[in-house]
Amino acid sequence: MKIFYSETHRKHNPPFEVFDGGLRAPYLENPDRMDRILNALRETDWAEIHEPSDFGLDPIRAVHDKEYLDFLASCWTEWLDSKPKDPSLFLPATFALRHQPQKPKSLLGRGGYYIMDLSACIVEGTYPAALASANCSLSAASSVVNGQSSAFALCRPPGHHAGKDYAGGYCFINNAAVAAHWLSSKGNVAVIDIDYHCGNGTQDIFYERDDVLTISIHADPDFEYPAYFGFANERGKDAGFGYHHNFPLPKGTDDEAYLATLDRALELIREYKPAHLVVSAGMDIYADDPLGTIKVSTEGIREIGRRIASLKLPSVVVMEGGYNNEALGRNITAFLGEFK
Ligand code: SP5
Ligand code: ZN
Repeated sequence: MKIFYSETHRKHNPPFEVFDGGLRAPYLENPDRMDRILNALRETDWAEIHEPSDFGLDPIRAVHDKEYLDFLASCWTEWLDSKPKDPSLFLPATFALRHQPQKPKSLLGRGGYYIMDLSACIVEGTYPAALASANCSLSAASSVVNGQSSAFALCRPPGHHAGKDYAGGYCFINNAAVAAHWLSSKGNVAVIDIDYHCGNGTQDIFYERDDVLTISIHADPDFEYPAYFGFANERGKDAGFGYHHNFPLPKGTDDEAYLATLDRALELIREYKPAHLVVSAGMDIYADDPLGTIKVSTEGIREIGRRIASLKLPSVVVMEGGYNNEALGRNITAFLGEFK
């Protein structure tokens, strides 16, 4: 199986994030995650690791707002130019409510307009890392179009919380959405998101479209991040009505309950008959994830992989979250091993 991975992520390494209650915590979405996965993949006899190709900005501009991308591109130099007291990371503390806010000129004002929370911290290497990450998902999509039955985009930073014009939840450019849109010129696409958190950004990007079916299985927003998206009654809008599905789950969901929900999601994909499948693969559903409350085992993750692969669709698997670094390698190889 072809794996697309770029070293460019390493300089996106914010020194901390801010948790609820103002708690400064070491950045959980860290470069060590990739090392754990790479080490595990290198021990298999089926993973071929490749550098991504450069697809340029057009496929990214196709799903993200131009001024939002301009903000990501210039944020870091503008931040240093503003001579902040502590320049270690860019993190605004005032946020726009989406009630027709106006976009102000100030950098921190634009930050609060384009960022939804305190875990999408921007440092010098963030924008180049986000571009390289999108090139990994595009390269995986391209290899599937060229006849591979599946490919894995080992993306960092992750993408599924990034909407048309906002960053959040460690995500800046929505890698899965960039790949899904790129694939949509070759027939309908389904996206299934198994990250522990709702794939709100992917939902936002395709909400009005019927040529990309989006499905997210995640912890119920009534108790979990991202709080304002992911309820079961969000079904899409206009032409997209009926082409988005959320499956919110309770705390403590085990393998059996998770798999029963997955089967309902897979039935929707079978009915839709897409030409391609994109899988947003977050491993934070794992029982011992520091951010998770869902109790899926490594064997459960393997079975999720087996059932998704049994759709027999050309599949682009895209890395999203997963923060138990010690377990990430075995969880990803268990999952991907079913696609090879
Ligand atoms: C891609 C992805 O998985 N992003 C997740 C971002 C979650 N950020 C919000 C973190 C909320 C932290 N709550 C603290 C609970 C610690 N037990
Ligand atoms: Zn997640």
